[in-house]
Amino acid sequence: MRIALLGGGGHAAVIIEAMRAAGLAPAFIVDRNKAMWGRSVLEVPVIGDDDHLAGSGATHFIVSLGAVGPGRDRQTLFELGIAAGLKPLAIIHPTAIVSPSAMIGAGSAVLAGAVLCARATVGRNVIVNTRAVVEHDCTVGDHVHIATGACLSGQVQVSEAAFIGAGAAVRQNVVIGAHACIGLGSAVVRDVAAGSLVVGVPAEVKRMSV
Ligand code: JB2
Repeated sequence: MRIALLGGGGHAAVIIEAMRAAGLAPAFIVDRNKAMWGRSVLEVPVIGDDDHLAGSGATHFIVSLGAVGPGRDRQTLFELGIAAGLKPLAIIHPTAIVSPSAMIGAGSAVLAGAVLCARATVGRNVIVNTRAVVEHDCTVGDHVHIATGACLSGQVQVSEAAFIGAGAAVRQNVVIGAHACIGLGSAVVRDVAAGSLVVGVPAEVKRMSV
């Protein structure tokens, strides 16, 4: 197995250490920032941009871009890895607690101290970040990022590519729409419309759609 990482910033360092803790060895990184080419992140070389994926000899990949800034988003990078003929690799940090009845999709990362409870289902290319909790019977769609320390209570549904900010808490049975964004530390007590931004305790709508 030869594993490529897509994105060489802060989140890549977390992914590299999670992989090593799980006994996996990242082979190289691709990054859009030319200044990084020829350098390394925690001894993993940055070989060039995304065009270097095809023909690199990589067999597997993981999207190691966390937040979405300038450049491609996490979903686009995931699709790029697939298009290059690579298989998405799921990683689980050995300190994460994952129920035997939980499901984790291809290319997802369950990081240090995260908890996935009974029958939780996590899609593809999801980040369950450090110490996040996904309670029983939650459904988490593809490309979602559940940031550090966020907590989804039982039976919450998070739709595709939504972002749950660090330390946010979501009440049981709430449905969060696709591409919605939940601000850091928010308490979400009712459903959130697709594409909207909600913030606060209790969380209020700040923007209806993006
Ligand atoms: O299209 C791209 C692309 N766009 C940005 N392709 C590739 N291969 N790489 C891309 N990048 C690269 O991702 C940037 O050039 C940069 O090197 C990296 C993003 O690094 P940064 O440290 O800015 O963000 P991050 O996503 O690694 O980490 C954020 O998200 C984490 C979850 C930070 O905010 C962290 O604090 C946070 N823990």
